[in-house]
Amino acid sequence: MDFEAVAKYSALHLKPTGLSLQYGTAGFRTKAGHLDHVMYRMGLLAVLRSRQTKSTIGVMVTASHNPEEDNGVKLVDPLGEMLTSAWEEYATRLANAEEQEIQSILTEICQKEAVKLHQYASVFIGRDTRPSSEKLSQSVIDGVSALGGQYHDYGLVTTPQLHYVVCCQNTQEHYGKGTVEGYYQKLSKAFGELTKQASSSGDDQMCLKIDCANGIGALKLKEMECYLPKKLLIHLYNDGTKDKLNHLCGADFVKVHQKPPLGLEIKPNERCCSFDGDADRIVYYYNDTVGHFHLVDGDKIATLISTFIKELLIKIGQTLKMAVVQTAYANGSSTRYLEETMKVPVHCTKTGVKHLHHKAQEFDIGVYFEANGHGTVLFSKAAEEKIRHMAKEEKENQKRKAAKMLENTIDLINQTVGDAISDMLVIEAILALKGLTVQQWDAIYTDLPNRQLKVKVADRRVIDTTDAERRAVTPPGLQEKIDELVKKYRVSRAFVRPSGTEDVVRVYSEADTQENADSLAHEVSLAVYYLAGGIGEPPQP
Ligand code: G16
Repeated sequence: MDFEAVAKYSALHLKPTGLSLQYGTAGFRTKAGHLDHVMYRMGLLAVLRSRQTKSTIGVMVTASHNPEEDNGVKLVDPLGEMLTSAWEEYATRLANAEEQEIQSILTEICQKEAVKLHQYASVFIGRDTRPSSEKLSQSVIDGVSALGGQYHDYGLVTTPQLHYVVCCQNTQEHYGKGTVEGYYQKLSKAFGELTKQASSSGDDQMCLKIDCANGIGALKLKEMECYLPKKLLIHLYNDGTKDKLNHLCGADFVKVHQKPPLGLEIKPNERCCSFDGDADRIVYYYNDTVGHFHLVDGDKIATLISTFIKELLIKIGQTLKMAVVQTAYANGSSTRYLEETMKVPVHCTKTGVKHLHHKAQEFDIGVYFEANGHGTVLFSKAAEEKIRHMAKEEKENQKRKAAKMLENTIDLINQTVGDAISDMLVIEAILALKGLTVQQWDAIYTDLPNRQLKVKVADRRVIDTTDAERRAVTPPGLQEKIDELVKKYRVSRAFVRPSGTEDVVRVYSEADTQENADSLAHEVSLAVYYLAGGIGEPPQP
């Protein structure tokens, strides 16, 4: 290893004294000004991971839903998945190492992971539209270069596009052509094929208003529009030309505040959706005729997609095992509907797509979505082969047609990670094929009223959780207090967990009425404030 080069570049990317960061729910995230050394060091780490796996590794510079002033970095593993957890620990150690420790940590990783130093290394780099992202991605490049790795800088891309190109590269393009253009072509072709099969509504126009959170999604949808069939009419709002990224808009804002984004006027019953800052999440919504806002979130997306797939599986007579994976944030009504009405097994994991993704891999078909709209569908190799075989060889017309639809769905969904563009196309296609309006989709089941709040504490690590984050183990007395509060309300539930992307504790509640959900969330946030070291003013109702 050329430690001289590492030290030389390292001196240009010094760590601020006393700063300690953790590889969280989706990589490192904090104020952009604190991240230069982290980016450089993640460039170093990506080279080692590439040498160890003999594959291309991705590095995405983004803080997704966080405010514009923040930034962050996510590492992408060979098949486009999130970095494996053992390496998250290395990432944290390397990010927090003092200057003189870098060399020994790199050596230790190489020894433990049998990294061959002369192995070719390749890193793909992408970034979102934050003003700080360009410079930070240069720091990643410095890290890659210091260890003699090769890099390809994709510049401005959505997070899922970077995951896609990494996967294409490492599967010798079996997954698709490894360029952003290849991504547009693959998805547009599958969307065109799938919607062609919509019988009556096939020629109807599909109209959709999209709030792009003033982020990368707008840029990439504009590029993609010429590839998409004309019958899909998309109107872009919050395209980043005027306002600030994620400010009063985007999927996270809409989901948490349960109201429409700024900058998008909704006429009654118009179908609208919001992307987040790096276009890996999507939520839908509409206003009814009396002006009430209705959110159609990740849980309803999972329900729509899994119902569609299950119906097709029945048509082709396949007994492939399908399951839905959710987190503690999933609305109780969605879990009940999936289990009791749809008879689909449901599993719950910790927050973070990396956890849901791993669980979903256990099934022939694993549909995973977080309530916040982050999710996708995974098809096992065997399931994919069966479906593709039937789509080609099946003699019975109806069965072959259904298998073909499943095949197009496989090609349309980005199996590497949640992808707002791909999910949006899957949803639009299913609505067209089933002849459903957004209202009819929303009416599949009624959400239990719920509320999400944030509480500022001195150190959010004092909260430790268990049971897929549904119960707090520390600080002492907190869970007992939550249990006591929950008992005061009907059909109620609440939990708290430290965020892995923001310096806050998140509170979630559900109850029979919105008023009760709001008041339960407030009472729980007071418990967090007093028992877990709240800072600033106590939470106000
Ligand atoms: C990231 C993760 C998601 C997670 C979200 C919030 O999303 O990828 O899986 O739900 O953060 O996490 P937390 O509650 O720990 O802050 P994104 O879209 O910001 O990358």
